[in-house]
Amino acid sequence: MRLDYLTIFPDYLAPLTLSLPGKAVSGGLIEVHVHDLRRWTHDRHRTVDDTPYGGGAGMVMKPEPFGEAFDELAIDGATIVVPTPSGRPLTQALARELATRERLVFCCGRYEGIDQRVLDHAAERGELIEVSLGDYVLNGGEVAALAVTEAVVRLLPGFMGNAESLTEESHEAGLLEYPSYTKPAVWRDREVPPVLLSGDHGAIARWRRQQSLDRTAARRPDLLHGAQAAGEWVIASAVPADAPELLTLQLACWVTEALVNDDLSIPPLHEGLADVEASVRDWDVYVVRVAGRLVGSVRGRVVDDEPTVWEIGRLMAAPDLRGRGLGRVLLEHIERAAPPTVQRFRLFTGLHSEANLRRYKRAGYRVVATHDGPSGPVVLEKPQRRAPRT
Ligand code: JB8
Repeated sequence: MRLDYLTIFPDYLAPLTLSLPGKAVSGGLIEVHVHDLRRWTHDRHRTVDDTPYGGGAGMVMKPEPFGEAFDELAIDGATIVVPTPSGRPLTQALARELATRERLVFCCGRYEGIDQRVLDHAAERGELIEVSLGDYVLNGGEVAALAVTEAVVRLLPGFMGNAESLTEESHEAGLLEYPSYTKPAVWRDREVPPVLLSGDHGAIARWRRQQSLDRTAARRPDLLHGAQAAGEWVIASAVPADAPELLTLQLACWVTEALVNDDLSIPPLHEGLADVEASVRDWDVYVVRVAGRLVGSVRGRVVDDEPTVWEIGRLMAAPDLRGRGLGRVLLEHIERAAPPTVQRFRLFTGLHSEANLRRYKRAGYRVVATHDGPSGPVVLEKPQRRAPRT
């Protein structure tokens, strides 16, 4: 791959001849040419900018130096990469796309940007891709050009260590990385999560997957909502931002429950956003999303003064998705989330919720008590059965 850079600060791109790309250069994988744009000026001041037509603040980069540079460098057929805050966001997908090209020509702007005709002209002579590093403003395109270069060059076949990058792609695509730990096992009173020392590879894989999901839900919910395959359920710990959707789901579910039981006094029906936010704080709450939509939830916590009992509640599945096993998945998930001290699971349901009672009984629960009131509730319990340690 051949890489050209047009810039008024060639020193800024000196890192390209060092370190990572440096190895690719010496290995013959890439060819790097950094050009001082002022080489294609002809006045005493080597002017590259001028005032904007139509007025306004700042200066605009003149078209002629770029045009002459394009001619001399014979950019025809190349991919012209122009960093700008209004470009396509740089993603791994875009980096992969650029890594397939034979020649990239980076045009690094300064000031308020480049005369639009340079971009229109470039698009006619090659492939123009305007790229943004993200929603913030740099002083010029150089840092963005460096970032694009590093993201692209490490993907080239034959670049050192890119066997790893292939596995990195296939693994937990679309999710944030789980946290990693190395020796010592205790450092400044901080312990490595015990599961990582257990030797239980299945448990480790499940823990890492859950960490990835939790982090993604908390830090980058946009990834969870966008990147998952159609129809795939993603379970993650609830975050406070889930409260409005949780409240909506709760109302949808408990209205049905209230109608079935002919009992409008059911407490969840009368909760507000603050109650749901408190629930997310005080319980282990999990939510299930399908293509971004919150379609299910469940919560669990150790009962006060009964550390061997894990109370499960608010098992909810969107009414339009009933009968697809979502409730069972949530129940199994919240049972697995119980801490090791737990010996029994406990949950409550309405006396007249025949369908619920049947489902819970099938899952191994037995009625242990029936409370007064128009519709129960019924208390069900099930002994904890731990998978034997391997
Ligand atoms: C002038 O924030 B940026 C960026 C900012 C710029 C130019 C290019 C890129 C040119 N300001 O990605």
